[in-house]
Amino acid sequence: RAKAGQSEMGTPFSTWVLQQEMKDNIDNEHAIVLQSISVACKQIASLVQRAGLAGMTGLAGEQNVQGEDQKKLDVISNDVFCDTLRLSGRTGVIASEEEDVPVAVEETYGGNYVCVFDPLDGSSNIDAAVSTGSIWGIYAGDSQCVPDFSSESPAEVEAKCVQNVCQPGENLVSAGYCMYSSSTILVISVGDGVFGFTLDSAVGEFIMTHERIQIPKSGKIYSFNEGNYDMWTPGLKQYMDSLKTGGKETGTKPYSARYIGSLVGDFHRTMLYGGIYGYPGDAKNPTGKLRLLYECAPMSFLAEQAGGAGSDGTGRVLKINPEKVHQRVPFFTGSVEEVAYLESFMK
Ligand code: AHM
Ligand code: MG
Repeated sequence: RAKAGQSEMGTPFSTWVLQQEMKDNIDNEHAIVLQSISVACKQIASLVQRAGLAGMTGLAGEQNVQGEDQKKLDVISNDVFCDTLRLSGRTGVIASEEEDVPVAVEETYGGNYVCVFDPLDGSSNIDAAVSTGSIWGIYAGDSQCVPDFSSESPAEVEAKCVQNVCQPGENLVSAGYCMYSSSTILVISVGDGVFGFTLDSAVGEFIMTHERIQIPKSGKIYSFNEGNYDMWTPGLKQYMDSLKTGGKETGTKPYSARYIGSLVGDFHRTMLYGGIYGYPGDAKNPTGKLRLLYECAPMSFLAEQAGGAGSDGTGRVLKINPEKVHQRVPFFTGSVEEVAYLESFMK
């Protein structure tokens, strides 16, 4: 067991999870859910890596409830996540970007935890072998609102599942993502800092490579889909223009643009190098593109745990009470000073 002040670098993920349990950061059930998620991520990493060889690129031929074309790997990754969480026996309700409604895990499996996830975010990048990722958040279930399969109708069960899932991000007990890129990196917080683990494929285990990640307070990199500029509000356009003349320190070096179009990749870079990632609302989509529950809230939890910020342009994302499972919100995250500067243009 690592002593206080001693580096934990090199710790295998499974050992780290047990240490979190010993520190009372999580309970035993939560630990089992986290171990299951890490297994799902390893499976998805291997699928993503082999996608081109195994005929898994391209469309699945279906749309999800949000009208988006599903890729073959979206569907497969969703199955991997759902099956692994079910088998953990500790997740009562799961909600996914790829499922129409939150699903109650069968009664026989039960469980106290609610898991929200986007199994394969940024999947438009898959066919070009560019970075993608999985994002998840875990809530404690509402003990007053447990679906009863024996006496309740499917509609009643569904309503209870929605109620379990629609919690503000500040109720998250843990959140994380796994990035499938030149390395596979799992980043997680159980509410006591942010840690990153790189998959060592030779031994099949995630190994700690990033200890207590801190987002730099400021950073001159912006990550927005600027192709939407003409549809932005005057305030946001002014903000974007100002970055090109040095931002808050007018007359200094302009910001650099970096945009993968994969939230996990863009967020990961922002967390390590500083700067800001944004997906604003625009004239066509006033609430933007990204989903509150399984994209913005988990990332905001991680950002805050790393000393950064997650905002909808007016305030903390973690404060927002979801009304719908697939609700979208404008999203800005990264260095605290950069997010505050952006907010000053949104008032
Ligand atoms: P997805 O969940 O359907 O993959 O969409 C989310 C992705 C994010 O990863 C990324 O930041 C954003 O969509 C990119 O959108 P755009 O192509 O409009 O820039
Ligand atoms: Mg997504």
